[in-house]
Amino acid sequence: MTILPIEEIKERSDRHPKPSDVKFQYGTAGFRTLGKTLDSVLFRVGVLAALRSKKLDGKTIGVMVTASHNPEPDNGVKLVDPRGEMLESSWEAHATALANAPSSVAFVAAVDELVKTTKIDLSIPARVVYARDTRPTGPQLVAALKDGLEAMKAEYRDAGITTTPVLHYLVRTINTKGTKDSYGEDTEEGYLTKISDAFKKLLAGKATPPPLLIDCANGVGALMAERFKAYLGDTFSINLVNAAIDTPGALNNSCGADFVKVNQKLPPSITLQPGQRACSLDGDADRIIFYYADERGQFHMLDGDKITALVASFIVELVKAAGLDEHIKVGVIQTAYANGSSTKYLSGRLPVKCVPTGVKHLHHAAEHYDVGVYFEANGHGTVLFSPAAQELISSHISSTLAQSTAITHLKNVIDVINQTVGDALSDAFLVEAVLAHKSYSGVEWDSLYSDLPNRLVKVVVGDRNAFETEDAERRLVSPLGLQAKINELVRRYEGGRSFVRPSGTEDVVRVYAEAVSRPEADELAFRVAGLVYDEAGGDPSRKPKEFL
Ligand code: NG1
Ligand code: ZN
Repeated sequence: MTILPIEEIKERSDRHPKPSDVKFQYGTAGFRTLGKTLDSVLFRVGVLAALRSKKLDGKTIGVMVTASHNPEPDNGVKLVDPRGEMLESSWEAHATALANAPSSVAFVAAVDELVKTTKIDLSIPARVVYARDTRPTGPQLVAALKDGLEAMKAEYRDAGITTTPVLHYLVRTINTKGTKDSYGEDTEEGYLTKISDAFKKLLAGKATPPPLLIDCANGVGALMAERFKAYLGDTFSINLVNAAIDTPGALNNSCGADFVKVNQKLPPSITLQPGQRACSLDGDADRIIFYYADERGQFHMLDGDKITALVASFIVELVKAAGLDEHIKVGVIQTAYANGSSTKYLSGRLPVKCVPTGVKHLHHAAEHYDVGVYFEANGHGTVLFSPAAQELISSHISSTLAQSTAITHLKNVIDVINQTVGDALSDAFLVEAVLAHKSYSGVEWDSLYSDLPNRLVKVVVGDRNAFETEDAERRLVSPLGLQAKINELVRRYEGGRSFVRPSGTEDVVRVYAEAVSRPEADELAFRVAGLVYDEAGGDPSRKPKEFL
């Protein structure tokens, strides 16, 4: 194809008309809204993915159809760039423009414009790999996506129903196959083998950890966790709950990582024995939250910040034991949602950087370290090893047995981690391996530092774009004067911290607050929410009573 197949695209596009009353936006998590409104978006994303591949010299682009932790009727789609990372920011605007073209004619014109402005050579072949989660709208949306890919004569591979992190892994392995950067076999078996082999090697010689209860959010993580069982053998047992992927309405419903993190409690479907540890995945298995019951049966949450503290210190210890601490520096990346106690604990030990919410910001910041550890408080995260650090580790000639043991562990840590994106199951194995090495139970892990009580509140406003922030979203610059009022309130609470930002995935403004006690954190959050509500011109008679 050297010229755009305009008639073909237009004809197919007519079968996927854009709903006139919806404005789509490619946000931090791609397009995400009610699944039944997304047909035209998926068709157009098919065309866009093909163009992105051509632009990148025929490299394979990933397309994931999921709405993660959102309710079951929602769905979404995001593009994955060749190294398995999020779509480059400048293309987010192209995605939004194509999705909002009001008609097929306007869409074709927008595609033509994109080809010209970004200087795409249409004679280059396009290659795409796609997958979906278990949502009921998935098959129909994938059919629309295929229609877009076929309109562009793209070569495509259907990775079926799988997790977001597996799709990212596939993109990276397909694009690096046969090169010195090869990341593994480009199949689901390759993924399962790589991670489980590294995990089994890390556990060798350690006491077998107790079986891990995994809440699969009734989503696609259940399928992948089930497949892992055969690969883990006797080394480690996992028991799956909330694995009902075929039960209508069950996905993310009163279960999963988001439920646990937001409500700071156990899913009602789970009972823990005193001392028992468990974890919850989200609907596409890229987030994980751990928790345990203490000896009195009391629930304690171990979120993304706790995972950072555990994993970063383990890697620092291994690097030191390997004799590489002069050459390999470990850094941590957080967002404003990181618990203040975690930031204090980590800053005393390592370089810590705060970046705006959204995985792409964390991931890019992590690339600036030899080893960058990033987890959002909500449990999405991974560890990146720079090519130079990996080279040092693989070529290191150890002078002592202790050094060579540490090097072996580092190599296995690298392989158990999915470096392309946050991966709940790979993270679960990493955490369990570290706990086994340190002989930690949940209690010891939890006692690295004590979380400050915190509260996250949503406020529905007329226009969330009226809220603009600076300093990694920790300060509002607009609406004018609101930050000063928030500061004034925060000053009245011991250990108080609060910030306000517009959500990138929902039409709401989020308010976060923490303070030394639970009632104070709650009160501060609701009072700041009240300020936001008033500022946004909310109807006083409909102001939520807790905001008063
Ligand atoms: P928004 O809706 O922009 O707050 C949420 C999460 C992010 C990230 C994205 C993508 C919170 C407070 N926000 O973003 O951390 O995970 O979804 O899924 O958890
Ligand atoms: Zn997710």
